[in-house]
Amino acid sequence: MPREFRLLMEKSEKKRNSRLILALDVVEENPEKIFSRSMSIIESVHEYICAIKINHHLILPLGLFNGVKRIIERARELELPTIVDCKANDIGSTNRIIAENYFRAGFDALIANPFVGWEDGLQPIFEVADKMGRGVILLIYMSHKAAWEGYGQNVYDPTSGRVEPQYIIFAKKALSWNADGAIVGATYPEKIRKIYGILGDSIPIYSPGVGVQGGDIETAILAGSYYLIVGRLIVEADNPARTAKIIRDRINNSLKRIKKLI
Ligand code: NUP
Repeated sequence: MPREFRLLMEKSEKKRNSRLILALDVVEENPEKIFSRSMSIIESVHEYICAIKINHHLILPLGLFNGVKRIIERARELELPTIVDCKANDIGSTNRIIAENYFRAGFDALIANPFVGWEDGLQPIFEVADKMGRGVILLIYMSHKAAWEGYGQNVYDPTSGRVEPQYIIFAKKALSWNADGAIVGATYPEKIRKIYGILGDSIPIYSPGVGVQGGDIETAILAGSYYLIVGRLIVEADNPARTAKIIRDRINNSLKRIKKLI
């Protein structure tokens, strides 16, 4: 059974004809400026995006139940799902508190790190998500240069008895844990292709890393990414709305090319 979050994302994608997620990573010298610029970016780009991802850039200076909650409420009014990029990565009892607080503040989904495992690791997060109808998105292969040091290691998997890359094992866990999304860097299209080979259409791939980090929109989409997460390219643009529209249209044109290829 898909969680409510999956349905929210599908509804938002259809409504705006967009698979672009805005990473609202605003950097300014004080919290007031961060808040006002975040709000003005949302007002200018909302018709081109299907969700907003919020990271520590906002949570640390604005606080969760003050500034960030107001941003989430505005996103709600615009029917835009919100995802917290907290990369939850702790023991189960702490993970439970992390999930409860972010979901209580209004986030529709959170990002978690499968390195901590299931029992007394991520299991409580999935329990809270089930109870509150929210989503859990797992990091499967990150977009940065050193991702291979962790996600790319070859490890012995006692369940299969085989040595496999860590990200392949994580992709299989995403399926068995019933995750709502899988993060794979747009910077590694060959990894996207392999992970898509495991997940198929059961779990959508979310890809950050387009633009500043070197990833390419069309290559990622052709490899199997479903959503693209874009931050600095939009947030630091002279005209965020125009940039968001261009990226949204490029994603949609890549999807049309795929349809022609099949
Ligand atoms: O693998 C990841 N790569 C990544 O860039 C997982 C992430 N969550 N992110 C986040 O996506 C990163 O922290 C930032 O918030 C956003 C990408 O931003 P940009 O490179 O488009 O500016």
